[in-house]
Amino acid sequence: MRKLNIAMIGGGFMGKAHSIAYAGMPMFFWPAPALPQRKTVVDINEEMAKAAAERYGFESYSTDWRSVVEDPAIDIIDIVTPNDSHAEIAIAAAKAGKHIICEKPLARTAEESKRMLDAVKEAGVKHMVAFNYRRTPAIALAKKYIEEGSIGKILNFRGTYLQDWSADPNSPLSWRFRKSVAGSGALGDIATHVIDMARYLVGDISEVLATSQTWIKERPVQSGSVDKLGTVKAGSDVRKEAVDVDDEVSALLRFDNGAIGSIEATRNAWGRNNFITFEIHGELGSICFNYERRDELQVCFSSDPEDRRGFRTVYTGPAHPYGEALWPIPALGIGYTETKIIEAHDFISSIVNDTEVSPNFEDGYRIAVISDAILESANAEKWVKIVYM
Ligand code: SOE
Repeated sequence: MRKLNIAMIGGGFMGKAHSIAYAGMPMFFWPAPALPQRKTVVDINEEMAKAAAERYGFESYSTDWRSVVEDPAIDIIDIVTPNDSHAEIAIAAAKAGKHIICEKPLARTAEESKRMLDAVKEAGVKHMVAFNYRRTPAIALAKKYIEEGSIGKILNFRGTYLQDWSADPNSPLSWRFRKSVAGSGALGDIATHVIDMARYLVGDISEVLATSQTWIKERPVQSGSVDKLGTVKAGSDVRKEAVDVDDEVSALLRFDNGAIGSIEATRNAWGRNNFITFEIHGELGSICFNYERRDELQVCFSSDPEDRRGFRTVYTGPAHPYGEALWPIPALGIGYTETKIIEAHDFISSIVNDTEVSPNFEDGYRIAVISDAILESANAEKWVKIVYM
């Protein structure tokens, strides 16, 4: 069986998710399209690079991503670093002829994302941006129902992504609160997942009207480089610095196909953890999803007899997208790991079969244009049209 050598740049929280995906992919998808080999992991901190190699099962480690990107033994560069380094690493990797999977958002701005897209197109390599949630079987099932026409023409998409890990003012100021590193706040970090779902399920977005807010204007500076996502609070005596990104964003949407909708995202919603939801209304029915109950898809079809019409729950299992590869009975439990395993499978399949995979850098770039338009709209307090270069 063909083997593909992976170099993973970054060894933090997302590195864990990607490493499990490479290890687990052939256990679910057999025969695997190819066997991913965890070759080299890179972190600028040598101690962390060494620990990541031991913990995540990489053969070697390095502190120098440039030499790893040039290594002829490497087939795939996997970028799991903070957003400000995505463009530089991806462009160098494309020039070196490597296939690239990059964590979301693709970059800090549409301009950076466009340079990445141009580089992968010119190099002719495969590329993917890791908006993993659309690979939740229930979301792929929603897509299937929509494509089959089960809910008819789509009228409305209402999506949310609500978390609470930054609601406490003592949740420290990590790179996610610095515009120079992250590009934006809740918008780039989590609203982009919902924008990806909206585009995947409904179609491309033509116009946005947005508002955004920074609730906690300064935060204690984080000690150490590891982002613990608010689980470790800083003391009140720690030096504070200004937050220059959004805590919360809301936007009205118009789609190319005439549908309308909205998205909301915040990391300051007490009690919400990974509350990714959408409700889609069509002329013939409705679909409703909540990631906190991710084995379930709620559906209501207008064709159901009137005396029993209403939302019912479909539990995803072997009869549904990716189901044969996953678990043998519905509701055994689909998790974050499964979405990453499916993502790794689909990316590696696209390399082996020379096919396109989605979401790719084109999608990542388009989402970045929509994100920039949301920020522009929030500043200008008016509708902004989406224009791709
Ligand atoms: C933090 O908000 C975060 O880790 C996001 O960056 C991820 O994309 C999301 O999947 C989980 O939450």
